[in-house]
Amino acid sequence: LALVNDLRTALAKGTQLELHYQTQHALRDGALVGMEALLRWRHPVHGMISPGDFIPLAERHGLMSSLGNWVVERAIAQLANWRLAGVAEVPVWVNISALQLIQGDLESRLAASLAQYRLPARLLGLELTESVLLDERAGDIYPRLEALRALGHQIAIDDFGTGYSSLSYLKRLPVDKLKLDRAFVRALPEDSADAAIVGAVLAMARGLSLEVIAEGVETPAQRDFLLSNGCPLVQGFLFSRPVPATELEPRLLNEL
Ligand code: G
Ligand code: G
Ligand code: NA
Ligand code: MN
Repeated sequence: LALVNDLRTALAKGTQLELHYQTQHALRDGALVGMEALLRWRHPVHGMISPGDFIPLAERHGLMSSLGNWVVERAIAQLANWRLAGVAEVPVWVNISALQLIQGDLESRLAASLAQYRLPARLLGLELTESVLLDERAGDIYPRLEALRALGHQIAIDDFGTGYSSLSYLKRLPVDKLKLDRAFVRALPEDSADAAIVGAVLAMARGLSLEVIAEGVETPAQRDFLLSNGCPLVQGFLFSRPVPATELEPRLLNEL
């Protein structure tokens, strides 16, 4: 309970929370194509706490919508800073929780924040896990996704392959990208079952005109397998760990 109160304080002050950014690349030439914003909490006593630990806490104690709003607003403010600095402009992808969709005003919040900084919606991608997409409390997700895309946002299904969405569901959903979960990448290229699954997902995505980004790429052997199997995009420690915005700036200048 002490930790929840600390989280409330962190949200009110805003000083202990940070977004770190992990780069995303075209596999062919290594070009920077985007980055994922990942939430971090620098606790004054306990040090860095992973979102895997404090997001469930925030959900249990009704803090998740404030936390989600903070993330979206922080990412948009950072995009505006980068624009002012004149560095390369690539989309930032944020993770959207079920509660942010259930709340119902995500579309208008995003639009208001982007308008405040005069930024185009194409610069803010939205990552939703299969469980978020299947959460019936969010209502019929189809028109919501259509509305977000009509505003200009790109939408990715995060952790693809670990949930339970059926293939017919995938055919119907208005999304742009699949993020192949790192569980399928970890044992590549040796694990023949994972190799078969990844090959099949890539072929299916091509047929459905969906982009695929492989997560958790850590080794040259994984990268080479993905390249020779036609995976267009990658993210992982081999290319970059998630880092604070200031550490990314030299890299963004290099991309110009
Ligand atoms: O970066 P790390 O491995 O600690 O992330 C752990 C989990 O927390 C991942 O599943 C990631 O998607 C999730 N996560 C990170 N940042 C955010 C965020 O801003 N919002 C939500 N909802 N989840 C996040
Ligand atoms: O659930 P989501 O896909 O958003 O999770 C993102 C998490 O994955 C982040 O916490 C990030 O730190 C972690 N991550 C990113 N790249 C790698 C990687 O190459 N290997 C491993 N093990 N974790 C990674
Ligand atoms: Na994600
Ligand atoms: Mn993921």
